[in-house]
Amino acid sequence: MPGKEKLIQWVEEMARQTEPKRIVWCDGSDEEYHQFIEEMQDDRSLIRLNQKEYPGSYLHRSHPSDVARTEKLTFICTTRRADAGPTNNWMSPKEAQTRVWPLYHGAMQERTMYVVPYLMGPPGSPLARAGVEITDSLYVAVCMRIMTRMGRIAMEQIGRTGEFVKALHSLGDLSPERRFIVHFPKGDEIWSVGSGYGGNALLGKKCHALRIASVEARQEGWLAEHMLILGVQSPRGEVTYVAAAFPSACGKTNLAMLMPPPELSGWRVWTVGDDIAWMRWGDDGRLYAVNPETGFFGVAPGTSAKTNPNAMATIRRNTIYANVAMTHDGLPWWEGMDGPSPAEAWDWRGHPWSPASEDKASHPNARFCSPATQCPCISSKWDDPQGVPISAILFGGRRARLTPLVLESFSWSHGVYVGAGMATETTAAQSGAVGVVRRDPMAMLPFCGYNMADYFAHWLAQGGRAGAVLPKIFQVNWFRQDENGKYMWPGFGQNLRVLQWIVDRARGRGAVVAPPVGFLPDPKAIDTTGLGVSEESMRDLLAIDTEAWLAEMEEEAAFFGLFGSRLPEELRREMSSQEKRLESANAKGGR
Ligand code: OXD
Ligand code: MN
Repeated sequence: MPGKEKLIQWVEEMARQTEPKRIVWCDGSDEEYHQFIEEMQDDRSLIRLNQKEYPGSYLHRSHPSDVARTEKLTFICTTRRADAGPTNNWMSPKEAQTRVWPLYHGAMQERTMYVVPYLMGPPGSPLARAGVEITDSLYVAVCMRIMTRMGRIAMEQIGRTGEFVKALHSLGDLSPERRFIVHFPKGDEIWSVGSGYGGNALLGKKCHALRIASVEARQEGWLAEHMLILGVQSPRGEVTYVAAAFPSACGKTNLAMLMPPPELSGWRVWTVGDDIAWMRWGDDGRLYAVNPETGFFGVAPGTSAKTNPNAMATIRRNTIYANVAMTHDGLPWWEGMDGPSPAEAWDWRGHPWSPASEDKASHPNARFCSPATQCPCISSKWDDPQGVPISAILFGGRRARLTPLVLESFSWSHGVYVGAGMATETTAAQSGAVGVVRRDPMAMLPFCGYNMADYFAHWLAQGGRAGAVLPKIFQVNWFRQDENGKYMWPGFGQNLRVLQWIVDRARGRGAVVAPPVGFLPDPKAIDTTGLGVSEESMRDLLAIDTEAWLAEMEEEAAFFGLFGSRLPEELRREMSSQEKRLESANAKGGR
């Protein structure tokens, strides 16, 4: 059936269930965007910020119980439970029909249904994929306009190919008891009900570009990953592209927009994407990455001129903030922003706040939603349909102990094992306890749309592709602490010094030593001139505690044990080789 008819039929079917008062087909134009912004101010779902200081910017306050992704209410719907795997919540399609579908019945009565066609990926790219989100939230529609290529351009692809992901969203009654985010990889369908929070409701992002796309990528031989993409430019003008996976709120946006410190003059970092990478093998055997999104949906608290000056410039206009505080002058404010705290403000719920208040002014997971083109360091290739060739892949996490500042894997399959073994301390981006160590393979634990054992196998299989020019795989940790709980590495712009070593390695240069867990930089290989990090601290940052690694491997083995016989043999072999190397190093008295 031609795409447009298929779409009309689906929209009619959804309208019969949700019974909206009216249906608006979004064209993605500027006029439409401005009209939506006006309507939202009228119904008070957007508050106009100080237009002199923050032109085109607004504040949205979400329901206080709806401020982060709700992983426990996020499901993968497959006929067989094993296809979703032990790390996903599973629901059978039949159960979804009886438990979730009825929640849409009459859910849009007295509301408007917005039909939002969107494209993920640059138009004309072999990786561009279309979707249509039906939503009753204007906040969702305006953010989709920033985060995706919305409207006509998507309709063209849908008309031509007849293919699109069907994404149905309703705020429902916003009750956590009736909140579900359900994915049907087989039917390319997503149902989200009961939440207006970005990660649960902007369905092009985590739901489509990761959970649904990861399934498609496996079938078609490419990779859909929770990774930023950046280009590091040397003073000679050579640009090396890197993709990096970090769990939520571990500084991905900061790294993607890294501002080189003055002492590293001549170096530049270019942003291609800050959250998601779709990567496919090119005819020359290299791995090419595109950013499927067109905006940044970043965490505001902690963002400042010190931590991310490029983000601060990006979010100065045309930005939709969610759950930040607002000063009496109509300026957005959050903890960790530059300058003194305001003497008085409204907190994220709209209650009066002062520095003496017990609660934080901004929600820790408050967000900004801004167009990518506003970023001062946006790469000239950020929307290149062919993507950028990736030379290095980084896996990172937030670990106070154990993992060194940087290490390079011995091989592709060892790198896959390193990524699969990732663990991190939790943050506010997901609801639940903060600061607990959880295993988060390749930062995809909440985003992989199928059994992660098969996901590891898919990654391993890439290493065996004929003619593939494999990127090198690294592990990084900016968050190591000393015994007093103080961060040992300055982080932020100074992370460029680590990127420099990574670029050298990716280009076949740079000195290494080889302890049991991977190649480490020779202590002098990372330039620390003028950094104030002593040689001793540098040694500590790169130290490997073999006993602690062996203990960690027990936890890792317990996690891998969840996958039973589905865990790829190659991963088991990497694990057991690492264990043997560690045991023999331990017997010799450490590294
Ligand atoms: C995000 C997340 O919003 O990972 O990017 O939670
Ligand atoms: Mn993310």
